[in-house]
Amino acid sequence: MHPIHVGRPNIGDRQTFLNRVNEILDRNWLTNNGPVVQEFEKKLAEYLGVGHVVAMCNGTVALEIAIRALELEGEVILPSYTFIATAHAIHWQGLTPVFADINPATHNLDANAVKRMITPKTSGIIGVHLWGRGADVDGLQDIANEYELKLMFDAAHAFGCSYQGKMIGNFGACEVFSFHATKFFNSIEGGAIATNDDELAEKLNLMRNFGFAGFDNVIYPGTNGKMNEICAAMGLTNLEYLDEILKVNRRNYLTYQKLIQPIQGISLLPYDQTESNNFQYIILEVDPDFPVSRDTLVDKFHEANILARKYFWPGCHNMKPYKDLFPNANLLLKNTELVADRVIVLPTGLAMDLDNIHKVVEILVSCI
Ligand code: T4K
Repeated sequence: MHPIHVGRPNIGDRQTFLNRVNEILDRNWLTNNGPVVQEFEKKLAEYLGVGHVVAMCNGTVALEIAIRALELEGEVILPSYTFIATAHAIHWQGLTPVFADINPATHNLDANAVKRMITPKTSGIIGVHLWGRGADVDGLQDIANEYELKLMFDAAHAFGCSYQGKMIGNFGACEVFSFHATKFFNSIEGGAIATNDDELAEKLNLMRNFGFAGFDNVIYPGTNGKMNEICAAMGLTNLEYLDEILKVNRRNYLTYQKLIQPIQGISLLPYDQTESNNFQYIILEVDPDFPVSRDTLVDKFHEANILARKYFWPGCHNMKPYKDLFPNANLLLKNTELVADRVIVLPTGLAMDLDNIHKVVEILVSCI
């Protein structure tokens, strides 16, 4: 049997992509705000219903640029239960990431826990819409307003998702997407920052291009965050295929849900069907009373060539350099550790058909 991976890329119409690549080669314009990047940004902004989308080379650099552009300083509060890039982006700017605990029911930041971590040095909050589920945007915005903090979101998982009926991309000062190959919607490598703030959009635009505001005129300490034309061509092609990808992801989620619901001791984190969802992460939670532990279950999957993942175990606070910098952080991260110890991410996407889903569920059934 071929291995079944979490993170298998979804690829839209191959010929359309190749045609775009040929046009790019004929045009001899490969990067630096080319026409395909501009078209990609325009289509993304339309889809999200947001004022501006600034395309970037990846989600991590996009986070770093957003942090710089918002002029965050001192301490920035974020969840520990996220991909390590969220914490690293803060650390790389010479700032201190401060980890706040999550709500175990949503896996997203608990606004009360965030409040407890505020000190005179706190300048901002980075909420994460984990697994594509909207964070407690209102709760976090209230805190940001009360304490005069900047609020931005890591929306790497949340392209195509909504919060209270409005597309994610419209909240906080700005929101950062990842279009990495493993995301349900990819541009090979890539990311983008969405914002409704005209001034911020202009600053992000310049900062991703070294801070150049015209020939020989640098006005910001920028970096190279530019998306290239080939990545934008993949992004545009996959955007045209989005409905098909969403249809398959939804079908996969509902199939998993139906098959797993009757099994005692395990459950799927539900998607809120009143919102737009991308269904890209199938989150299995393993209770302590399930006959097999989470780790043994992952081993069983891997033996069967099913590469399920323990995202985001063991939590950023248990990885370097944060483990050394904050050795007692775990004392305030009880829910983070509880959730990180019980989650398995199951494979989905265009590469998963119903037969493969049954193979995954057979492993679960064999444990009872
Ligand atoms: N914030 C959050 C919350 C994020 O989740 C991420 C990225 C970011 C920020 C940063 O955005 P980027 O800078 O990446 O744009 C993967 C991805 O590399 C990463 O993008 C993603 N989150 C994270 C959740 O997953 P790894 O270390 O698990 O990748 P890896 O190499 O183990 O691949 C995952 C699986 O995908 C494997 O089973 C193999 C399969 N795969 C992968 C690639 C690249 C394929 O089948 N084909 C492929 O081309 O991080």
